[in-house]
Order: sequence, then C-alpha cells, then structure tokens
Amino acid sequence: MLRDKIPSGKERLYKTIGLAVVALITIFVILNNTGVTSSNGLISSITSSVTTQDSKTADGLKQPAPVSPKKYSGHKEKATFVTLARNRDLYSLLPAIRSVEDRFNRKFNYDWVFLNDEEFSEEFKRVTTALISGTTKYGVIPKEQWQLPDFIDKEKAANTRKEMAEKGIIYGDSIPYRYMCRYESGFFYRHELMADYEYYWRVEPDVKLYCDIDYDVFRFMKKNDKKYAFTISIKEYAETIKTLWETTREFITSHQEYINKNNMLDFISDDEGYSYNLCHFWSNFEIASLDLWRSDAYTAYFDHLDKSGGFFYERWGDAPIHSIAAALFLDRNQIHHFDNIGYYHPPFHSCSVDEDVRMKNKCDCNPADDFTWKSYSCTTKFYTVNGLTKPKNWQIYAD
Ligand SMILES: Nc1nc2c(ncn2[C@@H]2O[C@H](COP(=O)(O)OP(=O)(O)OP(=O)(O)O)[C@@H](O)[C@H]2O)c(=O)[nH]1
Ligand SMILES: [Mg+2]
Repeated sequence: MLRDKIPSGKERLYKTIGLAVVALITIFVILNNTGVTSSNGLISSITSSVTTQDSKTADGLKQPAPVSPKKYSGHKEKATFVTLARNRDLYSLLPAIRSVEDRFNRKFNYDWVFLNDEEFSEEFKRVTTALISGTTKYGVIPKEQWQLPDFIDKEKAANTRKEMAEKGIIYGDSIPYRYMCRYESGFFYRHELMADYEYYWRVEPDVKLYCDIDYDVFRFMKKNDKKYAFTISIKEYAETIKTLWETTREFITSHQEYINKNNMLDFISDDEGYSYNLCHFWSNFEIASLDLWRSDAYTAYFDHLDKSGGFFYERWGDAPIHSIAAALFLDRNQIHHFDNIGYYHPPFHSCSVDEDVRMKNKCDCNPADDFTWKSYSCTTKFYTVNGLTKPKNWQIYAD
C-alpha cells in the first residue's frame, strides 16, 4: 500500500497538501463555470467566459474551436450600459442586448449595469451575462427610492390614477410606472453601481439598433464635449404633465444661476418660456454624461419637482424632465442628435434618410419608416433652432 511507503510523521503533511489541492481545483472549477466575480445581497458582478477549444456536439460530431472576437484592449471611457428591468422582462430584453452587442459593444466590451426593484433571478443574471461582452453588474434599488414618499397624499394620488384610468391615459392607473419614471428621473445615477462611471447608454426591452457603430460613441461624447445625445424626439402627452411647466418656471425664477447662457429654451418653448411646447428627447435611448444629473442644478431641480408631487398627482415622465433640464442647464452645443445609429423602440423608428449614411454603416432599416422628420417629431425643430444642416432629401420623408 502507498500508505506503507510514506515515512511516518509526514503522513499528516501530505494529507493537508492533498486536501488543499482538491479544494483549489474545486474552487477553480466552480468559478470557471459560473464566472461569478463577487456577490452580496444587493450587488453581483459577472464576467462571461469564452471557450477557445475544439468541442463535441450533442451527437458526438467534432466542432472546431470558435473564432472568438478578441477582447478590446484599447482606451476606454468610464462608461456603462444601464438597464432598469424586471425579471419578467428578460426575454424581451435579450434581442435588444444582442442588437447592441452585435452593432457596437462586442468591439468595445463596455460594462452593463442592470437595476431592479427586487433581486434579479439567477436565470436573468446567467442569460444576460452570456450575451454581454463586458462585465455585468446587478443591483437592487433601495426601497425608499421605489415607494410613495412620505410627503405624498395617498388619497390625492389614488384619485389621479382613477381619473386617468377613466380617460384611458396609458399607464395612467399604474403605481409602478410612476415609481419607474421617478427613479429614472432622480435616482438611477445615484445607485452605487453607477458610481465609477462618467457616461451611460440606456437600453430598454424591445429596442433595436439598425446600424453598425464602428467607433467608440462614449469617446465621441467626451472628445466633442457632448453631455446628452438622443435618436428620437417627440411631443409629450399633455394630460400627463399638466403642471410640469409651471413648476419648472417657479424653479427657473428662483434659480437663474443654474440657467446656461447658451441654453436651448427655443427647443422646448415657442414663446420664450411662457409655455412648454411638449418637445422632449425620447429617453428610452440616452447616451449621456452622469455629471449632468449629478450637478447642483439638476439635484435642486429634481428636488423641487419631486416635492411638488407631480410624479404621483399627475404622471410626469422622465423624458420631459431630462429634456427640459438638458435644454436649460447645458450649452446647446452639448446636446447631440445621432443620425447614424438607427434605432427602434416600438412604435417609432430612427433610420437615416441619407442613403450614404445607411450604406456606410450597414443599416438594415427602411427610411420610409423614419420618424425623425415627421411633424409629430421635434427633431426638425432641433436642427432649425441650432442652425444644423439637415440631411439631403429630408423633405421627402416629412409628412
Ligand atoms: N424593475 C422594474 N423595471 C421596470 C418597471 N416598470 C418598467 N420598468 C423598466 O423601465 C423601463 C421603462 O419601462 P417601459 O415599460 O418600457 O416604459 P415605456 O418605454 O414608457 O413604455 P413601453 O411602450 O411599454 O415600452 C424599461 O426598461 C422597463 O423594463 C418595474 O416595475 N420594475
Ligand atoms: Mg419602453
């Protein structure tokens, strides 16, 4: 027996070494299978693994090693994708992630932060991580940011929901939708998982990118000092924001110091600020600087809006709030329209009407579907008030 050959006294030492080796191998195998790099109740962070060896198919055929894309090793900005989602959004989110990865992120491997008002399921984490080339992070929203604040009169809020339901206003009777709008307006950028980043790109379920993006859009933002970028703009449903503008005007009057000298008031108002023209950037797509939301100006603005109760006594959306803030607090040159990304969030498409742009970027969309130059879009106004050159033939696609 082997045992007989081990000198007495060294037996315990060999046993300990043996156990340590087994333990190390076990840990290595577990980490390689799950890819989990850290985990604690609120947060977990996962990196997907890439197989580079020959393998066998289920019926025993040899499958050559995949040609796997190389990890990007060039310069990267402090940027991340961010998605607010429920576990049940998983399968409508996957094609959106796939589209963003295929068109852009597999070349740059930016991180992706997922936020939820409850713990993400293991399935959600596993499946999304498998599709994403960067590091994925999963966070839970602190409870106090996803509930009716103390200062809200519950009965008044309930009455609004009832009235809006009767009028058939979309999401008018929903409490979670209001939590979502308030969270996207005032909290997502304060989540601890967002702390390390300077820029974000918001992605939602059911969206699609139509064109290749071969350059780093975050670097583009930084190099050109852009702080907010959009693909689609549109007019808001007036019934949902009845007092948003008067509440904003109160803020402007008492906080002139926050208003940018080269602001873009003429995009959001047709009468020099007397009324809001309902134009806003469609915030389901946003590439923006987190500094904008972390600024003193926006912090004070959000607090002012929040205290007025409009998220619950009406149904204020994060899109008009972000847009009004960007228009007032930024220099107009810091706001950018991406015409070359190609984007879809039901029911609207952004598809460049310039064929050169579509061909150069391998876009798979039909310009006849494009919403950009239609009368209900505000992008024509954006180009006009900023003196920008519209793409050739844009009139053909306007209605
Ligand atoms: N965790 C969580 N995420 C939510 C909730 N409601 C909405 N979201 C997410 O918030 C984002 C916006 O919600 P959507 O339902 O897409 O709202 P919308 O774009 O105005 O409306 P749709 O036309 O339904 O797309 C999406 O990323 C959703 O997945 C919720 O109750 N909990
Ligand atoms: Mg959506």
